[in-house]
Amino acid sequence: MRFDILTLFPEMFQGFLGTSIIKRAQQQGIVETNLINFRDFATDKHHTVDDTPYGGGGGMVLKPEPLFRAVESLLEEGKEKPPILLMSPQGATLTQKKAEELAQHSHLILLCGHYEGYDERIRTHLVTEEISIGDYVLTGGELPAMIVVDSVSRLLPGVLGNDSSAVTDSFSTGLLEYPHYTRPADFEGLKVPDILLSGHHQNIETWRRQQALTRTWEKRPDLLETAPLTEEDRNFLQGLARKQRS
Ligand code: 4FV
Repeated sequence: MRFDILTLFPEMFQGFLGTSIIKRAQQQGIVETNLINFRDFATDKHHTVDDTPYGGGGGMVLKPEPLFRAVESLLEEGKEKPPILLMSPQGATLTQKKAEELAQHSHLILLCGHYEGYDERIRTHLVTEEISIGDYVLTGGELPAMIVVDSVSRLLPGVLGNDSSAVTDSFSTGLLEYPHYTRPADFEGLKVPDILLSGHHQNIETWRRQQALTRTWEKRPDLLETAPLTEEDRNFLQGLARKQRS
């Protein structure tokens, strides 16, 4: 997977790209990241990337030319155009499902804005879709870009030490994740559930599924409308509802 990230502040990515799993994924050649400072594509002598808004009003707006030129420099003749993702609060909120969709591509271009926002022609004639990480406004698109890179990269085969963990994650199963425990078995009187020490793998699997169902039912019942549920799951959930009513 190649991530081309257009930003005015490439230095913001050093910690994220130079640490732990994302760093290792690049060393393994599974992930390639290119940081492009689109100020380099501003051709006037001051390398201007933003300007005041037509029609007045406060703040500065990112000019179209530098971004159009920067994206153009990344497209390869004869190759299918990759998704060009604009990090923006107006976009569809990033979900695990969207991360899984993006992970199917081999090349993604991410645009990180700054200031008040973008010239509308960037939105309407350059990008293929807008992605938001949530309903709040940030100073720049860099953190959203890191979140997209992180959530997509961890789904790529070989990136996580134990590939299966990406499958059982919260949201990957459509449910919230079951509780995890590790040594010690007794921490200041707080004991690990006996079932996890029993060695009965089938019973452990059942317990984990029921835990995931219970915490989803309690914290995010909306997910149960779309999560793939077995008959056994539904019966278990009906039991929870009965207990709540009694
Ligand atoms: C944002 C978000 C976000 C808005 C103006 C960058 C900022 C500035 N991006 N999810 N929430 N972006 O707030 O993706 O250009």
